[in-house]
Amino acid sequence: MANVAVIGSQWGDEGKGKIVDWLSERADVVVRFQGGHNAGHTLVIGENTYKLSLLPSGVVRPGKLGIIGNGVVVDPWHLLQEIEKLRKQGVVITPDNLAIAENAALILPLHSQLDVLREEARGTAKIGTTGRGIGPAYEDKVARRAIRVCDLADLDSLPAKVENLLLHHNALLRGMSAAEVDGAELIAKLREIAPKITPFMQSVWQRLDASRKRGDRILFEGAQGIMLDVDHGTYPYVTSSNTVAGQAASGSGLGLSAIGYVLGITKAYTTRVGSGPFPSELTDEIGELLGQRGKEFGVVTGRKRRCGWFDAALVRQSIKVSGIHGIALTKLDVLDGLKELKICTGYHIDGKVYDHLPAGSHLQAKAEPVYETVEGWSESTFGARSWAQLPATAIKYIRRIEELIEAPVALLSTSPERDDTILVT
Ligand code: 2SA
Ligand code: MG
Repeated sequence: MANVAVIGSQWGDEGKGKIVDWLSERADVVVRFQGGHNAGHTLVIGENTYKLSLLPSGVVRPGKLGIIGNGVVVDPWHLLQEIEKLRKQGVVITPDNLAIAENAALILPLHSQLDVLREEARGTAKIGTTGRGIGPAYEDKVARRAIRVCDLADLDSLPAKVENLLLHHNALLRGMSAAEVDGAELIAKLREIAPKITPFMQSVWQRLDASRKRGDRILFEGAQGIMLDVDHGTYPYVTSSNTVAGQAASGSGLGLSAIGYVLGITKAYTTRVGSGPFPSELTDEIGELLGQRGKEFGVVTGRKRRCGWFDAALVRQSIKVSGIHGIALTKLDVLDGLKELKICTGYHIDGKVYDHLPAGSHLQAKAEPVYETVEGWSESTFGARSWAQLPATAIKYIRRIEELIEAPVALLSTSPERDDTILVT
């Protein structure tokens, strides 16, 4: 099996957790390469349910190595809490099965405070962030003033680094007549946490290189989705990292050549949490039904997700910008019993038809879906384990999706159960 990168092809919450788990059973190493604890994965293994947001899915399985790559922003306090919670569930987490990149940037308390304050200030124009400080932490990283994991191993230089960081932040806070960040307090907090984090700190690129030489199977676990990518997504209503497959290379320190297959996780309809354009959104009873049936509430924040028809134009765009080889189609059963289904194939914007979502937010906001209507099915597809168990109209729906998105369905997931997965060959 080639090394696989698993990427969300819509706005996140496509059901990556189950597929990643399914694949991680067959992998030796699982790598997170972007985002932070804004992600949310629920894993059901036997009798146990694990909720992960920062840790790579592999850590709950014995014998697998989990890696938090340099492209991730790490909230060290959250990390320790998550480790503690899993330990209570009997999961063993040690530096043998968890490695954190020494060059990953940290999320500090000031980042989540800023995230929340800014969202409040934006009022109705808010992005709908998770409030976890993701954006402000990436800003500091790109601005070259971040505190990184490796800085926790050099406590003597920490005061100078914190001072440099606060030079920026406190100037802004003063301007807003807001309380400044107390540098001494921040340093004390970091000193306290340092000995708990540094044992996991490693030169991750070297560890991955060694894995690669051994012939280990490496799984790259994406978070969020391509339409939330800071470059390719519905900017500014995006997250602050690159969510495309290319980030798996730069966010881990393993070159592009290590990735053999890019699997796009794709829901059979569309959801979005937070603000921003969503051309195929349904605000009627069908949208409500999809949300109820699909249990469309966020793992991290419990927020209700907006629901709509499958947007083939959007997924086709994701497939192109991320180099997706094939998709895993999830939650088809949520559409069971609907008489007819709509598929968005493009957009009407200012009297013009587009086959893609143009970059301008003024254009995206005006995008009206162009729909084609297909026949639904009355039978249940829930838990189907073979192609033969699917109604003919459901197969037709899948085939039409493949045509429109210009990529094959490689996997079909028909329930949250791991075994209810059809491998399409
Ligand atoms: P942020 O916090 O800066 O990354 O938010 C920016 C936008 O990115 C969206 N975003 C997400 N959308 C879907 N799922 C996400 N993760 C959790 C999950 C969501 C939850 O996987 O279940 O529990 O609410 C996620 N993370 C970020 C966010 O909604 C903003 O639109
Ligand atoms: Mg999720």
